Amino acid sequence: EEVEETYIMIKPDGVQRGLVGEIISRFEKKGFLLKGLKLFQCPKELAEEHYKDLKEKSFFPKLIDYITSGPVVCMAWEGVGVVASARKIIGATNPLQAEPGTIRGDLAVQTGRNVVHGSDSYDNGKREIVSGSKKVKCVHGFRLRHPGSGS
Ligand code: DAT
Ligand code: MG
Repeated sequence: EEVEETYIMIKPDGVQRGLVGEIISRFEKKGFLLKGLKLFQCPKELAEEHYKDLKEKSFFPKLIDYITSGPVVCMAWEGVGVVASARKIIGATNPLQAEPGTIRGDLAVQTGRNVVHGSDSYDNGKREIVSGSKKVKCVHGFRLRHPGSGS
C-alpha cells in the first residue's frame, strides 16, 4: 500500500446539522493526516464539473441544487491506502444500506442527503483537490507519528 491523498467534502447538510467535528474526528482517529481544509460556497459550474459523470442522471439537477445550497467543507487527507479506506469509513451511497459504524450508516437516511463525499479513485482525488476556485491548499512537509502518516 502506498501513501495517497484523497478529497473529502462535507456536504451542506453535514455543515448545517453541525456534523463537521464528528466527521473530521473519524478520519483523525483512524490515523489519517489532514493536509488542507477550506470552507467553501461551491459555484454551480464547479458543482457540475465535480459531478460531470452523473450529468445524464434524472437526479442531477437536484444534486447540483443541493451541493450549492450552502457552504461545504473541502479537505485533503493523506495516508496509506486512504482513498479506499475513506470510502469504507464513509459507507454506501444510500445511507439505509450503509453499515452501522460508517458515517452515512450512523448519521444519515437519504441518498440525497448523505452528508459527505469521498473520491472514488486516486486520480479523481488529485483532480478534485486542485479543482477550479475550490482548490484546497495543502500544507506539505509535516508528519504525524502515526500509522496513517505512512512513516
Ligand atoms: P458516492 O457519493 O457514494 O460516490 P455517486 O458518485 O454514485 O455516489 O453519486 C454521487 C452523489 O449523487 C451521491 O452521493 C448522492 C447522489 N446520488 C447518487 N445516486 C442517487 C440516486 N439514485 N438518487 C438521488 N441522488 C443520488
Ligand atoms: Mg462518487
